[in-house]
Amino acid sequence: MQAQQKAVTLIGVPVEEGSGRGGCAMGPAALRIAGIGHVLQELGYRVNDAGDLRPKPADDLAASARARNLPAVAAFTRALEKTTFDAAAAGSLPVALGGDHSLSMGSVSGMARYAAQAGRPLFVLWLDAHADFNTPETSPSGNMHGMPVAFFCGQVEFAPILPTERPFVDPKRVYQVGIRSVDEEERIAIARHGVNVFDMRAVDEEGVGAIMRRILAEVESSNGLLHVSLDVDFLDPDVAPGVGTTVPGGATFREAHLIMEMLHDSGLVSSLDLVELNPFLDDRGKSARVLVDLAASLFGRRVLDRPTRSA
Ligand code: B3U
Ligand code: MN
Ligand code: MN
Repeated sequence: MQAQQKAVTLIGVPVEEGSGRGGCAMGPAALRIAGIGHVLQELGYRVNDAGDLRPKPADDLAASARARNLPAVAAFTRALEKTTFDAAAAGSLPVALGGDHSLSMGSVSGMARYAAQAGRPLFVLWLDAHADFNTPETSPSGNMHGMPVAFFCGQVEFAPILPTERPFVDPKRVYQVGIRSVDEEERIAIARHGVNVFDMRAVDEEGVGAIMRRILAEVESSNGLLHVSLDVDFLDPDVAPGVGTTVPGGATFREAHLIMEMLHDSGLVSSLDLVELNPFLDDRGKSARVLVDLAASLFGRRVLDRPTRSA
């Protein structure tokens, strides 16, 4: 029994330099206080808390106005790419505790390296108000939390943050759900690269259950690994106010909860990011607790037992 216990590695990533404001660096601490480790232990996981990454800014990269705080963000990317790969290679499921969304440059790149080594395709489920497909050339803000999807799909080539010949994610294996704020050039880029976007209109018209069934069927039929990246602003600001870029009209708690339960039942999730939590903007820990509740559902907390659906 003990030997079969599934392992999870918590990786604190106190990066806020990708977001253009302070606060996300407190995210890992808030998620720990809200009980992320304890909840996973209660669900029967062996929890290894790797602590917080504290890399020194990269001194081989020059500052750039188009990619703000590049040396700091690059250092987190490099450290998290390695920590994520090492955890997955050791048979543990990496969970990045953010930190702003620039950290997915590292977590997803680490999983892409792991998937390539395992000979399996990597799929990404991007739960976010934003498409995060800007590049330094298209970004209106220069904030790197708006660039991670373009980065791990191989579209950001302005500086060698990671080896240029590394495995990338095929944009056609990226599924974005909940999108409702996209910049003009980003819109063109995601269409050109074939990113699968289920915007809020699709969520309203089809429902998250139908959308998730389609996505999970794709991953399963390719024997893929599935990385889940959950940005706090995927949720409606009423549900989770602790985020710098609130966008009205977000997912309800029930929609997010159903997604997490379906992810768990699929058995396909290989890795997770919890990002953009800004405890400085939160309402008495509300958003941190919502994230921990959602993670609990993704890792198997259930309300009632259900008969397993026949394939
Ligand atoms: N698309 C805008 C805004 C943004 C993206 N991600 C967040 N905000 N959180 C940008 O700056 O790239
Ligand atoms: Mn995001
Ligand atoms: Mn967002």
